[in-house]
Amino acid sequence: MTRLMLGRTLERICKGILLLCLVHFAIMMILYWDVYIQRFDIFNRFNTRNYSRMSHFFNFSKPNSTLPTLGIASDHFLASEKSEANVTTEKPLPPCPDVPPGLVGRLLIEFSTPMTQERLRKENPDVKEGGRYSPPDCKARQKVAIIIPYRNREHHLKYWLHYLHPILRRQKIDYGIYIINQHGDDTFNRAKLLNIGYKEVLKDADYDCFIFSDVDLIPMDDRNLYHCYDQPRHFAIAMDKFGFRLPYAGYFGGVSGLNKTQFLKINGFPNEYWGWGGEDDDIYNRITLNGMKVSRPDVKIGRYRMIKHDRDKHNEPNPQRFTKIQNTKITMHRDGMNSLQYHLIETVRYPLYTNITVDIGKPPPRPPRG
Ligand code: UD2
Ligand code: MN
Repeated sequence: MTRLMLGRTLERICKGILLLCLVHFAIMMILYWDVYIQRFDIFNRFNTRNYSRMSHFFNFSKPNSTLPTLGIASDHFLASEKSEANVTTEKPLPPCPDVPPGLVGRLLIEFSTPMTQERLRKENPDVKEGGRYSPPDCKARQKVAIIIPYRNREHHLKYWLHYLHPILRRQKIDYGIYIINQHGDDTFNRAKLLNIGYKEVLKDADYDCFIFSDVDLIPMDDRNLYHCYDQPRHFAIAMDKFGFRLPYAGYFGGVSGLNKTQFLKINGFPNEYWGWGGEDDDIYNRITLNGMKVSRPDVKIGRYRMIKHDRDKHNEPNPQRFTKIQNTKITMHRDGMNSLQYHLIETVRYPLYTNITVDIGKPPPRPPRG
């Protein structure tokens, strides 16, 4: 009897041990399987977080490990781990839609609210140093450099940045903002600064579209999309100062945009218009003389406000402008990107734009009369 009871007890103990072994085995299998599918990406659900979980599990030494050999090995592992993780997590972005969904249309533009650097910075936390931005959720088809001819217009620049950054973001433009700042007090030369802008921004990134904008012009409608078109684009067609109408058919001032091919086809812009006026008409001539047409937005969309200002010092009307625009056909071949000369003084990246200061020289002495 007691033998029988002893035998049963022993049997139960054995069964218990067997059960414990089975449970232990099952737990080990589950743990191994989890690691296995993470390590070899079986269900493609691998991401950086999973990897860091796994490194805790294996207790990998950190890159700053005190053991040199282990340090190197783990550094190596972490490096490849990172790049592997990047490759698998960075899904290619879909192309940006032709009509961005977040546009609001007509905008209220006013210049009485005080504008400070702090406010501008706070409004644009996602703009990268140098004034660079690309949409986070889609891949833009073009890379756009916005080039602004500039000297001593800080007040205007603040409003320009305040209004344009949010508009460009809504338009889903991949862009960089470049201020081409004329050094010194010699006569201003808008078109030469724009040529310099074209050349300098290409040192920064592989831009394929170049938009040239006055610093004092703000679009009143965000449907006026800041990218390049099949033909050279004139954006600022209906300005408050011209009663919201095109002042004349061949007007090309204010804001315009050309892609690389279009810009190089006309040898860029003229360098020889010193002082105010005429250079925009010369550019228009270059476009038509080279068999291109100007493209424009609808007059309801191409509306702009210009911040009121007096004529700047050292930008007096150019008395030669009327005769010069008669000769574009001859001058455009020798005056342009192929004759551009200047001295780069400095390039400084600010949070919301890149400032490129250049010495562009001065106008040649006028030939003596008679
Ligand atoms: C008109 C055109 C402009 C250009 C100019 C003649 C409009 C809205 N714009 O501008 O595109 O054809 O006539 O040259 O019709 N600037 C400075 N500092 C200066 C001088 C000029 O930053 O000391 C820059 C600034 O970006 C300014 C631009 O050059 O917006 C054009 O100069 P403007 O504003 O004095 O001339 P405006 O308004 O007659
Ligand atoms: Mn102006």
